[in-house]
Amino acid sequence: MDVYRNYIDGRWVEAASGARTEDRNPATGEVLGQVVKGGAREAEEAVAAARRAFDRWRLYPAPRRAEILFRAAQMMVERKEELARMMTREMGKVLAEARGDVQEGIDMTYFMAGEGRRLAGQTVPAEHPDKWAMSVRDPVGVVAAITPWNFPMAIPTWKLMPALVAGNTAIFKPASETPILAYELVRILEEAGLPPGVLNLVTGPGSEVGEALLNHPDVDLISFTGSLEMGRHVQEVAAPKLKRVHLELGGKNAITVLADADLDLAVQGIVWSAFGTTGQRCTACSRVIVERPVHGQLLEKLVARVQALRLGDGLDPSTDVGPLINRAAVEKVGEYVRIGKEEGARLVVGGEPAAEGDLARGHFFRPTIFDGVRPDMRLAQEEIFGPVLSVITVDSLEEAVQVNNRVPYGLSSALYTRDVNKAFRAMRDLSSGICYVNAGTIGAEIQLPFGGVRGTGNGHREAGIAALEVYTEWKAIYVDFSGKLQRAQIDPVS
Ligand code: UN1
Repeated sequence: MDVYRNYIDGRWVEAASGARTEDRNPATGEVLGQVVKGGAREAEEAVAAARRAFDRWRLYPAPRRAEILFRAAQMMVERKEELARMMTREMGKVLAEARGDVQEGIDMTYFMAGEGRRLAGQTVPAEHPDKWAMSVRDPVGVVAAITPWNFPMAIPTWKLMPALVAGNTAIFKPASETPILAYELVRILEEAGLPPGVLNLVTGPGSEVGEALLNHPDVDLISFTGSLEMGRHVQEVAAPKLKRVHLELGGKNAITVLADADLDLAVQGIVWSAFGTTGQRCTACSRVIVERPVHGQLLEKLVARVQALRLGDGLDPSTDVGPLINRAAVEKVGEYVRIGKEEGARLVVGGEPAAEGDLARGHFFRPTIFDGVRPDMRLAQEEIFGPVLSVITVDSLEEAVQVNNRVPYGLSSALYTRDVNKAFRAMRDLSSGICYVNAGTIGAEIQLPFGGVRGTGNGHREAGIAALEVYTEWKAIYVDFSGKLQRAQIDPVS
């Protein structure tokens, strides 16, 4: 049985307690390996190692830091298929999507490696002669990256790669559902040449490791992706300590379909966005907002397609939809189906776990559609993080925009129309961090900012150069080479 250890100060170690947990395949129940169960003590050691390593790493030239990232990206390319298969077994997403997840990690690693020769500051004119004014980007310090299980490769790279290239050191605390992928990523970075202490891995189910990192005075930045409730908690603990926080929380994303849209294209985008990754993306589409004249036609096409989706093990090429991550997720989705019925929404398809034949070994739930959903129902307001889609009918683009925007989140919004004026108007008015025209709500690319408004986060963005705002601090530098006192705002220039 493979054992996955913690990585602290350049060494692969057991936990002081000696405790381990089992990692299981959510499609089959198969045990994949034993994972060392870190705790507060391991978190403490990891922070101390990261703190020590910071003093050297921040002075290591950024282009040299980037070389390590380039090598890591190349190794990820070489091992892409193996990593993707491992991901499907550990997390359940179908193989094509697992390949996409690894690819997104590769893309981000190359992109941030490129930043090693940019990390651009500014040079601007100074008020006086013989004086220069400029700004540079300094690393923040020790970063704690706390990541979810739904993108086991992509999301950790979104946090670790900008952190590392900018000269920060890090403690990586992956979700306890996907420790193996985290282990593989850290091993790749180690082999690529990252010095000891610069990146540390501490795994462990429960909240002990996360809480220790959150409360530690030597952790300068917490970068967290996960639920709204946990994000609020992170913010609350960090606020009195004035610790920097980057939050990437949920979504309640909608696709609007106007009466003039290409309905077949819209249906493809909706099914992909709602049921891809079994609805377990923060960008997943969980609401369709449709103009009344095409409601019947759209629903009919949607239901036909959804009924044809095949549930199963993601390694099987004929599978369209994999399992949910665990039993609790199946229960949560079931609870929302009950809530939806109680609120008066009409269940059109799905609505129950699937357990026939081999499916009984895993955590499967049938792709589900509710029609007749009102925008204020819990079904249409709360993040479900599963394969449940609500259809809401409206009478105009204006109403659609209002319905789209009136939710506690604002991550991704999409619109299908053939009318260019309506498309541009919607892009202006949709209140979310990411907008799509004639495409679904998922599939953001790494070179643009990723994140959202309202409860989706705290104003920061991951990915693209926007990520550098999170992982660096601006430093303004004035160099006066006049040899005399020049008082800003006071001494006139003659
Ligand atoms: C997430 O679900 O947290 O845009 C990330 C997308 C992917 C990333 C999703 N590129 O759907």
